[in-house]
Amino acid sequence: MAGCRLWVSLLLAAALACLATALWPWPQYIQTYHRRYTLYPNNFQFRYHASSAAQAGCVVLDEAFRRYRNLLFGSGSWPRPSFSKNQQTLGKNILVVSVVTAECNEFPTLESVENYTLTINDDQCLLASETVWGALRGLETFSQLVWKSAEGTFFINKTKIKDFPRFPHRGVLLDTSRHYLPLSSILDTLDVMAYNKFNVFHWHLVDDSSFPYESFTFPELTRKGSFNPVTHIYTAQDVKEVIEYARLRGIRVLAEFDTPGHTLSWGPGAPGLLTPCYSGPHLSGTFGPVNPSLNSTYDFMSTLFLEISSVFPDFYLHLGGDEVDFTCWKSNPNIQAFMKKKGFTDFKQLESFYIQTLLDIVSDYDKGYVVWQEVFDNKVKVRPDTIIQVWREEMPVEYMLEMQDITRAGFRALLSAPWYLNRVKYGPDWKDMYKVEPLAFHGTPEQKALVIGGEACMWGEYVDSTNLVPRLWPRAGAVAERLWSSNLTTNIDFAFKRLSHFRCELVRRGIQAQPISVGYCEQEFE
Ligand code: CP6
Repeated sequence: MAGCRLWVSLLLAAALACLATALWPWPQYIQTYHRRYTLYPNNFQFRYHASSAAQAGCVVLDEAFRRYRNLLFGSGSWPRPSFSKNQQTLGKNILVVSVVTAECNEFPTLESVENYTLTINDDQCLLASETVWGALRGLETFSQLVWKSAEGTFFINKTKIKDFPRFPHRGVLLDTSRHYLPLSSILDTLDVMAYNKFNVFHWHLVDDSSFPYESFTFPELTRKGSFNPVTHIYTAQDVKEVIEYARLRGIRVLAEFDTPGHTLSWGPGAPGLLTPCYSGPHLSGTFGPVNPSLNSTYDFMSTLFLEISSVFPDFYLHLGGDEVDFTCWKSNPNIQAFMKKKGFTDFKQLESFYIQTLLDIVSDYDKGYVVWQEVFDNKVKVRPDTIIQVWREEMPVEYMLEMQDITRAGFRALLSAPWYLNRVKYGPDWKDMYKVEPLAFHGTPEQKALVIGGEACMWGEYVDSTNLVPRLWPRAGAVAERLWSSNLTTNIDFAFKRLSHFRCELVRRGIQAQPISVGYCEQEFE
């Protein structure tokens, strides 16, 4: 039977004729056929190709084989296969995996190659990739290609996929300061991120409300700054677990320690760190941003970031720098005197002085950094390899103009402004997020190449573990596909069909993903 060819600029009708092909996110190149092969759960295997650089003992892939075997067939045993005449078995009932490099004990990086090819035909069932990270992406795709007939038989269609991400940084931000999220919520999120081919977990660990990260150099920060120093903290062990769980799924952990604003929770545990605010000539008893006028502030930051630099293995740290309120700095006579001494006439210069000094400290620890857009807007002199994250939707400029400005200045940019998952509106709001085209600004090809991706953000003011999951999934999937798939993958009806199907697959996998329209899933949550 003739196959239905689904190259990038696909025909919707042809795509929907291939019922078995409901992948999310959609691959770059795919060709599917009606020919199908049977998989037998009892003895199905993932196996390393003899010439693969990674072999048994490669933790990243060994563990992934175990997870995907379980996702595909569960852990129970299956009825003995009833071989029927016309049934083609998937080549010896094995998916062979071959990688060129074996970074089994390394961490994924911004530069990691995630390309893979998946070939399912009469001659071979092969997943080939340059890296283990690419193999992880391919295993996810493989798991989405397998389907079960009404009689309970597992099938996979003849398929050829060549796939790679459009952008290398595809993130989800979780805010664990406004509300504490239990470790299990974070780990569960990492699982579903991998189903969506997300590869960066942006962990917003500091804010005014609480500081849940257990620092070993400044234990008082957590003791006095967490909601509860026994139950609402991330211990060193927890942090290690998150990093390893993420690594095994090809996900980087980008830790954000947001200063000089958003740090009120540090006040009680770090006397002298925050700026005391004045009301007229008297101390008001309240505190503002970190005090940029004291040497002790920079000593504190040096020590804290030395710890952070060794705890988080990723090359990049997120240093925040957003939404600094100048009211308290303005009110404080010591700050005013410091500004005079430095010749600063504008509080933006003071903010820049602080950020500049902090960036120098972190650079000395051989780390790169990501910052929120204000750092760029305020003209802080940053290293040329700095990554600027765009979060403001309108003010002072529309976000696409900001992308244009940042890349024109030669900096790499991350887009978040159109992707606030914490914000909900009645109806299919995933479509607004899906329709965003990250490169829809005026600029040269060189400028466009500086857009390394984006992040879906879940700010935590109104989100904790009770509502996190349905608010994240499958809506974040809209962002996942925008950042993974081709810029030509924009058909909303096609996306709707696949996202509905994917949402049901998430439910089948035990995730309480919310519906995107009316209807039902074959296998609903219990
Ligand atoms: N918290 C922190 C937030 C936001 C930011 N930083 C934020 C505020 C408004 C919008 C989006 C994000 N809740 N620490 C800004 C990056 Cl619309």
